Amino acid sequence: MTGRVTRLRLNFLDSLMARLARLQKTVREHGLDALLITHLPNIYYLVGYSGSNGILVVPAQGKPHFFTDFRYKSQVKSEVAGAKISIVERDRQLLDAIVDKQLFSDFDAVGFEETLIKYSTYDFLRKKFRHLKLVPKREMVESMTMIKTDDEIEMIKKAAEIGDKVFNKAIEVIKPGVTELDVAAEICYWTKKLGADGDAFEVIVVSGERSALPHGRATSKKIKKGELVTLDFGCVYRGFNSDMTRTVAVGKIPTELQKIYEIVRVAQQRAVERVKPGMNGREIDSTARDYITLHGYGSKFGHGTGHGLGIEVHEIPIISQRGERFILEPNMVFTVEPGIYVEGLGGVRIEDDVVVRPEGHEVLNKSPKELLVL
Ligand SMILES: [Mn+2]
Repeated sequence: MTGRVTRLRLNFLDSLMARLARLQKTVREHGLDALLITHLPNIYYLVGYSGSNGILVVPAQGKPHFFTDFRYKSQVKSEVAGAKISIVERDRQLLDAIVDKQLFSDFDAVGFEETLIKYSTYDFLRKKFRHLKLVPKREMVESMTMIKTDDEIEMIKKAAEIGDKVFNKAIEVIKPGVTELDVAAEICYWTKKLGADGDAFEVIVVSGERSALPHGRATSKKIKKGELVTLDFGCVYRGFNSDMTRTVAVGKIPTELQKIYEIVRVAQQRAVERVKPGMNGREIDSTARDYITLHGYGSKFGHGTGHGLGIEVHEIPIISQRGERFILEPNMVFTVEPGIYVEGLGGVRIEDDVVVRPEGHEVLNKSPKELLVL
């Protein structure tokens, strides 16, 4: 056992080092002296830290510097690799420590995560480091995480496998009289019981007319006969997320809902089948959207077809009409999840996690997509 654990840890360290080296190359190419990283999932990706308070400074050359507080003092010893660590004293802000250590004094240009930084952090930097050129940057870490390593895909695959098992447990309890919250609780319970670290996001269970809410929360509403129930949930496995949606019927459902289900099922299947290197996010979206539009429900599909998946539940590539700039490459992982939502009647969404492979794609979820009547 020890041998295997040591080997896993060494693999992990190797991948952290490789990630840092890649990022530092990008930092140099952008003409920056350093990149300030405040977005916690990106810090996790680069140095392995999974806590809730931290800042990482990645210089163009040399070791990165990681700052956190007393609560994580022992955790970082076993978790963080490849960076200098500073535990910031009580009553001091992490940013104060950057000033204390004069980390930026020799720098001219420091990049920051434009869409993710807090205004207060930006304002602090602007006032304390007047000599610095603060350069807004987007997707510097994200464009690295977008192409997964085989190890990372294994973790998403494991998370998706757990998701399939959780789905089987959830459908066992769905019957008339059971509430949406009952089903959501079952999903959360089995997610942890079956080996995940936790839920990827707040579980969605919506039934009857409420199934027309794409992101509705579970409520105390009781599930009735003749209704559709949509379950949308994800599992986290070693920091990587899965995300799946299935819509099931409780008894016989109205003809229009049967028809809608079939349209979504075929649209989803067609979009998945087109996934291969060289396609772009917009083309995958159009495949599902055109089919749904052809059948008269285009205006009832008001969201994108999918999103990248990894250390975050929503990341790049974007699979929507705005996704033209994302040309699919092997080892990208994203969801394919078209839906139709008719107010006052109900809705259907079907979602799988898909890996781009050199010859095409691999679908990670194995749960059936034909209408399941409970
Ligand atoms: Mn999703």
